[in-house]
Amino acid sequence: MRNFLQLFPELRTWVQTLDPEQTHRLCKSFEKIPFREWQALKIASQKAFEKKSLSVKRWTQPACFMLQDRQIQSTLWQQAESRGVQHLRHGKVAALTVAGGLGARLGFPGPKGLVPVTPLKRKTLFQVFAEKLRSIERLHGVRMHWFIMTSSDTHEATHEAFQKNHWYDMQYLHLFQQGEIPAFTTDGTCLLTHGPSINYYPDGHGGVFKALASTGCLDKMSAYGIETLNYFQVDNPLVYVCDCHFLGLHLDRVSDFSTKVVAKTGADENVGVFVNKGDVLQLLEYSEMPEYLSVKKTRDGQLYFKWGNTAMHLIQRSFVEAMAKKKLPIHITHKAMQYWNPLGQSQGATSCQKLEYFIFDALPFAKNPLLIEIDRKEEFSPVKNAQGQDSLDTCRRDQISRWNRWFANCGLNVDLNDKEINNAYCLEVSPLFADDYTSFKKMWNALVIKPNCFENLYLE
Ligand code: UD2
Repeated sequence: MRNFLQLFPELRTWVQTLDPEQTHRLCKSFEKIPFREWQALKIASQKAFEKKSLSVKRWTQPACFMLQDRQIQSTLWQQAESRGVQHLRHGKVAALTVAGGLGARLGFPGPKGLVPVTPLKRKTLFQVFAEKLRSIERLHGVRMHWFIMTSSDTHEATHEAFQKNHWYDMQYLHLFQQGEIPAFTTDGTCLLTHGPSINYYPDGHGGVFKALASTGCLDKMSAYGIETLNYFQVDNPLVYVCDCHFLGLHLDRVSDFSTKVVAKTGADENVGVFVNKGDVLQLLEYSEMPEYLSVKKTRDGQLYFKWGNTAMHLIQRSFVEAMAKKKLPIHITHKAMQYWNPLGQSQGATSCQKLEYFIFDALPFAKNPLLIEIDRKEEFSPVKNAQGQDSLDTCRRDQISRWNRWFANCGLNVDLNDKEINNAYCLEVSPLFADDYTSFKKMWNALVIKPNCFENLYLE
């Protein structure tokens, strides 16, 4: 209790009112994380109110392998693909999904991975990812390991859903839980709950490094010979898992940490932005990017800092092992949270300090980080909000338009172009049939009997 009161002297009077059993319970709750982590979190909480001096000199645009480079450097692009295929077929790649977040912003009760995301079959995000991985297994004759990070908010419901669906026929599926850290009131007291005990919350996707180590997943990866992790968030059903071109470029660069980026649609798009600080590549969360730098333009009118983070990464296992031993910076967002005050009275949702670690703070420690630009129409349409941009509607629309585009590119009578998106047929192509245009074209041409009606067509 001495350490607790050293951090929270303002609770001394209250602690003295506790009986021995309550004091013991509070102590056990406090000891859930090491005292030195409490100290770091408390300092971060106090610093949150200090004006941050951001020195932006020497911030420059980072280099990026752009879409046009796929043609300009076509030999490199093709060679990269075959290198990626080899790496994949030798069982050196595993999928890693961060799924600790709830669908709260969507108004969906439960883990976001259980959102029914496809337009026709209403498959969950987890089912879509499982079908992508099973399609890779079939195409490349390899067993895919899929590591899924859950949190205390999502673990039970996620485990239950996978069990009910027979693990979506995945043979090597590893659910592991991320760590938890406290939150603070705006005057720096940790949030308490009845008992009394301390409220703990998921520690952010940056908790993935420590969680992979502490749950033994890193040891499993090493035992299975896995060297590269294909990391993606649970919210984007267009993710191109095990993209062999991306894999090959990542290996050619001998990179620890590579990312797929999109050209931002505008200064206010809610995606993290890549900047070079001196010669160190970093990623700034959209909420931490100074406004005048977000809107800064180049001479030809493009955003100066244009590369947005899709959170689709390739990360070397060796790098994860190193980062599991490092302390990442703590980010603080203000969020309405419920808690009990020391008098045991439940406080309604009050603005508190939510603390978390971000995975992309590992970037400055990464060797040869690589950015490659992707076509967002093909690979990026996350589900985040109940309506508007990045909603279930926009995601379903983008899935439909992607599949209609594939038919149109095969010369089929789908007179689709971006202006007439609402003329698109409501159809669905399972990743088990094809998950990118190249494989779709091959599979479609191989079909002996081709359907001639597209409305409500489902291909698997
Ligand atoms: C994230 C990025 C943003 C952009 C966008 C792309 C951050 C802070 N922002 O925005 O820059 O790249 O994605 O779509 O990353 N998660 C956990 N455990 C946690 C917290 C989050 O697993 O404790 C997962 C969550 O399930 C989701 C992902 O991390 O898959 C990102 O969730 P978020 O809400 O932290 O970030 P978001 O989507 O606003």
